[in-house]
Amino acid sequence: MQQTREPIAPHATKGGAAAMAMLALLSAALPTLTAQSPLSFVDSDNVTVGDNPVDIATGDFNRDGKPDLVVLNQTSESVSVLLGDGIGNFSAGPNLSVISGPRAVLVGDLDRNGIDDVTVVNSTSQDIVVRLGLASGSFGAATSFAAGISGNSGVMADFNEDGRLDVIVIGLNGGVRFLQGNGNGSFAAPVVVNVANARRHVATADFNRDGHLDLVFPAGASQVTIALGVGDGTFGAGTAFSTVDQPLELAPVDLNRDGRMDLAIATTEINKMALLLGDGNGGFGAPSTPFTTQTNHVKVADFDRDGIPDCCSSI
Ligand SMILES: [Ca+2]
Ligand SMILES: [Ca+2]
Ligand SMILES: [Ca+2]
Ligand SMILES: [Ca+2]
Repeated sequence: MQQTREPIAPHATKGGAAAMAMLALLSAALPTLTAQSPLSFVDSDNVTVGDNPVDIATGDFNRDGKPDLVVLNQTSESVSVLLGDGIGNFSAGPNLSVISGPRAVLVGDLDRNGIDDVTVVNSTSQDIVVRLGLASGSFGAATSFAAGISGNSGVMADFNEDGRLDVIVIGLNGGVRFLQGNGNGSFAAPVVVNVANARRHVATADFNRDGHLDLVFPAGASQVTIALGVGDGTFGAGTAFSTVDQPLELAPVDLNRDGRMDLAIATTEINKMALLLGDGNGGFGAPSTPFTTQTNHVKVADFDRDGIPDCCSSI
């Protein structure tokens, strides 16, 4: 049996009670980090969202140049838009209804109008649903595009290097699909991506510094798999690297700012975030676990714009 875990927040509400879940923002102090030095994170802020938040993403939805958040509330089947003030504080924005077993939320300007758009990966309906951001700060009607699998996680980027954002989806029960973006908010039919040993979550960065985006997945009980991108929407079969037990979600980030992409990894097995420092050639050093915070989900952005990456985890 696979020791897979449902990516559901451990503090999900019970019995239909209207209790709210919280997000915890963790600020990283990283300027002196080396492969040998420890990291220090401090609790920074809490923001109330909807019921059972399972995924978060960053974008700019009101075009003020300050990073905002979207939070996918699985039980509420909604997306909470949280507007940022640029110094780490967030206030409530629009609340978007979504449908059919939402599992992940992605942000990007699909129709290239300068406003970030929201895309939700659905498991039950085996599709992705797009809500285009409007100049008014609201969002357009939901539009569905087939994913071909019961999606559990996805990542948005221009994988085939045609200037238009695409989506990669990984299934709840396996399978990876490439959905080529048309540059206007629509997507072509899903194409199978063959990656050995990949489970339930996907993230992207250029790990080997060849200019092409690569994919990274949790794999097995204590591994991550890197699939190197070709630049045309196809990928290599994948190479596995050791990490701590039960990796759930991965966030690529250059933690020590040496120009080589590293990984922050949410895990359940040890209730800690793990870090892997990248070698810039698609490989990684030994894992470290400097944090004791509980992290089922992890994302990275510079929320307070001080040039130092911050981690945002849901608990
Ligand atoms: Ca847009
Ligand atoms: Ca593209
Ligand atoms: Ca690459
Ligand atoms: Ca690095």
